[in-house]
Amino acid sequence: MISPATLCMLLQAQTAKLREFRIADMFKPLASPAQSEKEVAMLTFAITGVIFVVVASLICYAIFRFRRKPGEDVHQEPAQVYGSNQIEVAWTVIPILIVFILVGVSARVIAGVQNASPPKNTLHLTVIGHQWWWEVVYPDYGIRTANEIHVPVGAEGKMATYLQLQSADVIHSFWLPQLAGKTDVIPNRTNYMWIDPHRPGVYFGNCAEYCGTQHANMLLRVVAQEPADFKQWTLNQQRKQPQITAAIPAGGQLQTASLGNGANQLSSAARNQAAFESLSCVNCHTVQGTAANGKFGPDLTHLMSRSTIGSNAIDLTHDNLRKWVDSPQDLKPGCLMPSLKLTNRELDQVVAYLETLQ
Ligand code: HEC
Ligand SMILES: [Cu+2]
Repeated sequence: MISPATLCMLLQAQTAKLREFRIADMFKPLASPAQSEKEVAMLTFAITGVIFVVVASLICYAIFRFRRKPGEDVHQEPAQVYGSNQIEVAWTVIPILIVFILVGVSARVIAGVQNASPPKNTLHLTVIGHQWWWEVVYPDYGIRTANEIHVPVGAEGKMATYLQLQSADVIHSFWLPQLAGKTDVIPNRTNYMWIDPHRPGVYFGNCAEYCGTQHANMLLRVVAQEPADFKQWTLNQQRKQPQITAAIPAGGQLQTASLGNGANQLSSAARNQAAFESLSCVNCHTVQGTAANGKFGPDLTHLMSRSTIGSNAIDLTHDNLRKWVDSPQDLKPGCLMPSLKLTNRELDQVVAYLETLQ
């Protein structure tokens, strides 16, 4: 059962999300692919708009012009007109021209976006869709993170970031309305797209292909930064975390030396890390530099450098983090992290440890 307090929180989160959706307005593109796609959309809209107005006006005209006049005989047929070459040529040729224009313009833009090859100095990223979060890998930097994608801003038309999109399970779709059109993320296949956000800022998006219960909470966030800030960010992400406790032997319990008699002498930092490493968290999560090397869930090495958890569905605050570790199923029902039924003491220690992961 979900408690009323949790329900309240979920509602608040949903409202906040709706507000974010308004910001992710595809009619206000801020990157080249989205810009050219918007132009095609507007052209299509204009042409089909004109067709609509012409057809609707002719229908209205016919309705009023050819009404039955008072006293007219209902059974009398109107004058029959057979064939008109001009009209038939017009209604064949004009639609064909319109279709040619629309197909030509769309194909040109799609090819332009799709076939662009990355110039030197482009940032290469691999984004892997999981039920229900995004893994983000920077192969050239040795960085692995999740959900919040940091990229440098790009000069207009210069492809700043080139993305390889892969899926770990089912079909997802990667969509950042202000940056580029949707690209499906398909198992056993790599799709490509690129973005060049023109301004620093946060760009919102979401998974756009239904992928299971928490699809709606599989949100996306791109943080575009000035090159110097981006550099700073990468330097922090490359830092490994210290292993304060003795590492756990593979598959084994934490060495008694670090918990047993000597436990009192251990610093609280070491005890917090030991608590985290003694739990099954490490089977699913990695903290680089430490014994935690699970691959199933998001990399937690620099958890605190993110502003959200749960694929951008929940703000990263002390209280939310504690609630999440206590019972992720209350915050993101059906998500693939189990509620581990930790004691309050374990919760305090684990959360305190997570909060050192800057
Ligand atoms: C069975 C594997 C599994 C175990 C065990 C597990 N997690 Fe997770 N964890 C996940 C998955 C999967 C997610 C992503 C959930 C989502 O967003 O849909 C996640 C997400 C998280 C997040 C949010 C990360 C982010 O950036 O969104 C935190 C923090 C976290 N787990 C901490 C823990 C801690 C602490 C433990 C141990 C008490 C733990 N996890 C145990 C699988 C696991
Ligand atoms: Cu989805």
